[in-house]
Amino acid sequence: MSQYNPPDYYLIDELISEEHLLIRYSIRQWVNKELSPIIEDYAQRAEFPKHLIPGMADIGLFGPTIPQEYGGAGLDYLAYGIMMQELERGDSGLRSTASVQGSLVMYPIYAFGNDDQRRKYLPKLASGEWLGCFGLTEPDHGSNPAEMTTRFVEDGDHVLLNGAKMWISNAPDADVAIVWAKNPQGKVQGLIVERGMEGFSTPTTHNKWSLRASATGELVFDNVRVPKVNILPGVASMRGPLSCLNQARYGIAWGALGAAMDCYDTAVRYAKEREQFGRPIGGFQLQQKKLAEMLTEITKGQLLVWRLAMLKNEDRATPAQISMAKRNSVETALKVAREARQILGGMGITGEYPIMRHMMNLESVVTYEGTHDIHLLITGQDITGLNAFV
Ligand code: TGC
Ligand code: FAD
Repeated sequence: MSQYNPPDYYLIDELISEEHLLIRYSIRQWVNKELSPIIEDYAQRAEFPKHLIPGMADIGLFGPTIPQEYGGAGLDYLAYGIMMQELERGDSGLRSTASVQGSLVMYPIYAFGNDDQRRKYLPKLASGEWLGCFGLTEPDHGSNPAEMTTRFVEDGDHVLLNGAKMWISNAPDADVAIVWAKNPQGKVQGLIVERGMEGFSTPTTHNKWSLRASATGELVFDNVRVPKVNILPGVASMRGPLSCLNQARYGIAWGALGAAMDCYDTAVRYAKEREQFGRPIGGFQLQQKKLAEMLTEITKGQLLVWRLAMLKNEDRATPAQISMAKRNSVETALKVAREARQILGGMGITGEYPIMRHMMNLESVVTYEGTHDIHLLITGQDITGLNAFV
């Protein structure tokens, strides 16, 4: 039986409806039963627990905000945030799988696709029958994807796609990829590339010390003939991929706090039980300082993402507000994980406890979906109106 007892120091649950609390309960139960018992083993072996996909689909983790007519759960952004928080309490890698599927694959098909594309792809992605990935980053273009070199040219009723994407979550297992590439006019467009198209390969990235239970790979396009009907017609600008990132960054802002809450909860329990010098280490001021500061930062983060959910539900959340929350939550989670690890002493580095795995995972979360620096520069630009990227 799970001992997880997450902090709610400012009684934020009182701001959350019964329906949302039920959604949280169902995801928490699933994580306790299906994910937590196996995740350490899969992470140690650097293997993606692919068998969890149908279960994730069953509890609505794929495309929670996509309308039900396309197979989504038709929920609001508070529900989506809560779901990502519960899932990332289990593992950031599995939250990545859900973020990519829902926010980076289903969302662009829903937002920028036509109805044929929506009906062909969304139900299969929602049910987990198909897994998707999102190709924006390239070997030489990470923080600045606008400079991408992947491009396509006309070829009758097809286009010919050439280039490569790197660091792509889900790539080795994906059935479809949303690929951002430049069209003959040099504008960025999204293409739905399907596994099996000739010239398309997805080599796995090995030797990661982070997100070990999430599969990462490359996308390589060698004269891939993609039917024109697979081009997303609704956008031809960096606004396309960046809009998807808003969705995923929002989920991370909630999710990373889930990892933080798990580390904090583990550390509190350990500090009360572990005795040194004849008394629980939680009775020493140095350990109390760590716990008090962890709880303070988590509470500030919880309030921030709750408010962001309200703004998102009203369609008033700005990209810069989402950047601030993503950056703050991941920084909080990393700090909490590092302090929690210290409270556990030597036990903190083992797989007996989830802390080291969360800490290593968070080293990816702080980099992907825009690095810590990039989100700070987005806030700086929002404050001053001045671009400090270049
Ligand atoms: P800029 O010239 O400012 O704007 C270009 C166009 O985009 C619009 N725009 C946005 N639209 C929606 N949401 C946003 N957040 C937007 N930001 C900008 C803008 O209005 C303009 O539209 P239009 O219609 O006038 O053309 O953009 P830029 O190219 O200079 O980019 C600025 C910058 C540096 C902030 C951006 O490139 C950035 O965010 N870079 C970070 C790259 C990044 O986050 N990559 C993530 C890759 S995906 C990933 O990591 C998945 S991890 C998955 C997992 O496992 O969970
Ligand atoms: P770089 O852009 O080379 O940055 C290196 C350093 O320079 C960083 O510290 C950065 O903050 C700093 N820097 C860059 N520009 C500036 C500047 N203007 N001012 C100050 N400092 C700057 N991408 C996808 O498209 N799809 C995915 O599914 C995906 N999944 C990922 C999974 C994992 C495990 C990882 C690690 C990455 C994933 N990414 C994915 C890629 C991720 O989005 C990029 O790694 C990230 O955007 C940073 O790009 P980069 O690694 O090339 O770093």
